[in-house]
Amino acid sequence: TETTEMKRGIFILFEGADRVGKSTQVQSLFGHLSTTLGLPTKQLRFPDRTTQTGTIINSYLQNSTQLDDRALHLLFSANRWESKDTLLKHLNEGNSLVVDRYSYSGVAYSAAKGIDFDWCFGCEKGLPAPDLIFYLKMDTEDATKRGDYGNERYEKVDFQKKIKEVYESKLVNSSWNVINANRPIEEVSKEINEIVDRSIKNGIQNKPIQCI
Ligand code: 2DT
Ligand code: MG
Repeated sequence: TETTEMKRGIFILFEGADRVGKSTQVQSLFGHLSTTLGLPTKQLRFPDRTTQTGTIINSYLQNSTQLDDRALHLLFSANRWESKDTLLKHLNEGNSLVVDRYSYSGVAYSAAKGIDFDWCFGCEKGLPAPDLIFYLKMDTEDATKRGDYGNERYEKVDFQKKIKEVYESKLVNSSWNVINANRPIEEVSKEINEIVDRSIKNGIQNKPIQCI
């Protein structure tokens, strides 16, 4: 007898400071997976500003709400925990996920404010872990030159340097794909697509979904 086993989806994450091109690359990879490869794929971003926690986070980011730094950190984390079941459901139903920011943004931005790194990481433990992480790397000056930062709270050069420092000294490890993002969009996409194609060929979906 012949059995066709449905493969689970792949969880692909993009991380990095502001203005390094994450959203552009998320969209581009979404197109590659869904159109070129014909895989059912969903595009997600954190924070999810549409939920109740997301509404508070959004108002904080737009400078209209003040919040204690740790309370805010927990809200960002809760914003991921409340989507845990949805993430797992998508993956188990065969949908791949291309995600713009996740736990590591949570840790990088909060630790850059001076909050204890391990405390920041603690509340992420147990969340579904990505199969592939792309860290888009660019000098803060080059990211700034790409256009003015917007009006959101964190879009300041000095703070962006601290965020980059936390990512690169404490979060990025040998399992991450570090991508030189200071290149034309198509060149960056090409490198990312090749890594994804190779990972699929090597059976990245054959292992169970991991936890952070
Ligand atoms: P963007 O929409 O530009 O990505 O802005 N952030 C994000 C945190 O401080 N903690 C988190 O857990 C997450 C996911 C990064 C969202 C801003 O919020 C920051 C920039
Ligand atoms: Mg931003």
